[in-house]
Formats: sequence, C-alpha cells, structure tokens
Amino acid sequence: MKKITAILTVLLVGILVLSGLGVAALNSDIEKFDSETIDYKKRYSTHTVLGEYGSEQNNTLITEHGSNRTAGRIIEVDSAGNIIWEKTGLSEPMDAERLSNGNTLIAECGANRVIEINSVGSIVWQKTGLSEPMDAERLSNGNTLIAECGANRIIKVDNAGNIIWEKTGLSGPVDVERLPNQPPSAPDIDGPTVKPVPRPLPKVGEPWNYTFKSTDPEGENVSYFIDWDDGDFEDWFGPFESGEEVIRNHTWDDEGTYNVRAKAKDIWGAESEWGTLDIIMPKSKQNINPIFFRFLLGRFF
Ligand SMILES: [Ca+2]
Ligand SMILES: [Ca+2]
Ligand SMILES: [Ca+2]
Repeated sequence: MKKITAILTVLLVGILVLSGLGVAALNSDIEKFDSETIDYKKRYSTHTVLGEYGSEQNNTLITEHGSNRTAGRIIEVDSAGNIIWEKTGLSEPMDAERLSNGNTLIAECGANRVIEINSVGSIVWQKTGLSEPMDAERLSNGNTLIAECGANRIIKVDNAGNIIWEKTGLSGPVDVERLPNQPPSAPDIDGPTVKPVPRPLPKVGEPWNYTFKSTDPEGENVSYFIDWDDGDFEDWFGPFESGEEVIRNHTWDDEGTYNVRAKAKDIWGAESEWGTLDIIMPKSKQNINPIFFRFLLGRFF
C-alpha cells in the first residue's frame, strides 16, 4: 500500500513539473508571437494591412493584397475570426476603412483608384486616374485625403473628384492621417488688480484696461468670451490672430473682489479652458457717501 502511495506521489509531482514546463514554454511562445506580431504591425502599419482597431469586441476590417493582381480582397471578421463580409476581385488593395455611413473606402492601388463601395459591393463613389494610391481617409466634411505614392504627393479631393489641396515633393507617401483639431490655450488675463499697486489706484466707477491673450496650437484665429463677474459679459467677439494681445476695458460700479474669467475658441468652435484673474476693486475716498459722512460728523462731533 505504501509503495502504491509513493508511486502515485512521484507521478503527481512529475505531472505538475511537466505541466509547469509546458505552461512556461507556452508563455514564451506567446511572448515570441506577440513580439513578432508587434514587429509585423510596425513593418506594415503604413499599409494598414491589419486594418483599424477599436475595442476588443468589435469586428476587424482586413485588407489582403492577394497573390496576384486581381486576387485582393477586403474581409470583415468577428472577434472569433469568422468572415462576416468580404469584397473580392480587387487589384492590389492597400488600405480600407469603414465609413460612418456603413460603406467601405478602399485604396485600390493596382487599379490606380480609390473606391467607396456599399454593403453589397457596388461602387457608389470613386476617384480614378491616380498613381498607386496607398491610403485614403474620408474627412468629416465629405472630402477625401489620398496618399498618391506614385505621384509623390498627398491630395485632397472633393465629392466631385476635384483636387482642392495637395502636398507635393514627397517621397513615396504611403499613409496619411488628419489630426484632430486642438482648442486654443486658456486666455492669459493681465491688468490692474491691487498688487503690485498701480499708479493711480484702480477705483470703482472708472474704466480699467485688461489684456487677453490666447494661442491656438494650429495658429488659427481665436475669438473671446469675457465674464467680468459683476453681471456683465462680453459675448464672443473677434476673431483675432492667435497670440495677439486683445485689450478690453471695464468699469466696476461697486467695490469688492471680482473673479474675471475669459475663454477662447478657434475658427472650428473648439473652446479653451477658462483663464481667470482676481481683481480687488478698493473703496475710493471720493466714493464715501457724503450723506453718510455728514451723518457720522453729526453723530460724533
Ligand atoms: Ca485609410
Ligand atoms: Ca491613414
Ligand atoms: Ca485649433
């Protein structure tokens, strides 16, 4: 009986050790696979061979160049890898993306065109006569950016196919991306507060100048909105050049502390954070109520 127990123990230990080694080997395989996949992604990322990425449960759109000039295809696979949609017979497609209208935009390099196809594969828009297009990007306003590799340029075409912008002199561009617009910086507000004491002192009932300055990362013109914190606002006004100092004056009718706030927006309407400046509006001698003053005099003298 002891012998059987000993044999079983040895077997159990053996199984545990072997399975441990197996897991370790599997882990190293996974790491190797991951690093190869990352290398592969890096190497081909400009061609978007692996498609675009959303969250884990989303489907994936894949562009297959194919083994010959007419064997290219675009496939959409679910998270389990099942093909749920495809467009075959393409000529050396290099890039595809799903548009917000459900259609698919494809850079069909071998056919020297960019096509937009619907869910049943019919062409609903195209730009032909290109030279080796490698990538296309549909912009929110309906225009399309195309990396025209063979012509060494990036072009932007409108819905009618007219070239409305281009960047030439490139060397084999294979990918293009439109970056998101950034809002301007929160305005710097400058002007008399109380410290350091300006000459003359700010007083209630008199206009004071304040400067507002915001800079847009894209250098676009900016407009301003000011809240003087006494119930008065200056609704969006401008535009002014990015980084230009804008002067506005304001008169406060009552003494007190005011938290002046201003924000800026660029030509696309992207708004900044608030810029702020605390202003102390001191009581001025001239503004002591003369009736109250006489009352004090009469009471104590
Ligand atoms: Ca693209
Ligand atoms: Ca791109
Ligand atoms: Ca901007």
